Amino acid sequence: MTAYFTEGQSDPTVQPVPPSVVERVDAADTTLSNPKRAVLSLGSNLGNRLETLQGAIDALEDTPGVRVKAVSPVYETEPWGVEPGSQPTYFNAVVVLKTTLPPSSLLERAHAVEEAFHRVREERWGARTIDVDIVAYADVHSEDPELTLPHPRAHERAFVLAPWHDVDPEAQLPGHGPVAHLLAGVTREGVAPRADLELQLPE
Ligand code: A4P
Ligand code: MG
Repeated sequence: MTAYFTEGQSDPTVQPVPPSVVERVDAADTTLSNPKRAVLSLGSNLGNRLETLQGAIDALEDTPGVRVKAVSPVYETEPWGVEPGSQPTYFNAVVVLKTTLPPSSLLERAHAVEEAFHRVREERWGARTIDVDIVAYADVHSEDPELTLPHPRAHERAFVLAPWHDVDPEAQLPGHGPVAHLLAGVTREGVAPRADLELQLPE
């Protein structure tokens, strides 16, 4: 087609591409060729907690553009933020991913995984089959309530910091410093390793 147009003339059906679009496409390309590290926290306190955690990990691995690089040990943890004894204990774990998805798409995928495990949202901090939170995405900072990065409560939660430290003792929480230091400053009460249980890194 282009052969029919002599120099200086332009094809009237082809609109010029605005610079803003070029920038967006370039940014997407960069993401594609440059996988980012993301840390996710998984929590379950309803149903078969271990099976659900494993199912969520496998579903993440099945996501195009996501590779699960590390899976933490399992911790059994007292529910945080609710009346003691009002909810079953949680199983918590952390996974480290490499992903070419931008943060917003990773959150969408996290929500899809929650839905697949029939998570019902009735109240904030309510019992749930599975909660998938993005703890950190590279060194991205975001105040957006839809996706706050790093997760606004991760730095004070031993049920996030302990499993994260297990899989990456050198980890840093952007804006808060080394996970090892943060972990030393929070109580581990109610956060017990379950060495008898194991989650599998997908093959
Ligand atoms: N959202 C914003 N930032 C993020 C992020 N970084 N990752 C938004 C994931 N979601 C993020 O979440 C509410 C909204 O947060 C979403 O619409 C999302 O767009 P939700 O999962 O619907 O509700 P939630 O989890 O009940 O609320 P929230 O405030 O996220 O709770 P937390 O802080 O995640 O706490 N105790 C123990 N022992 N173990 C646990 O895992 N988890 C919670 C939930 C409470 N107590 C717990 C545990
Ligand atoms: Mg959540």
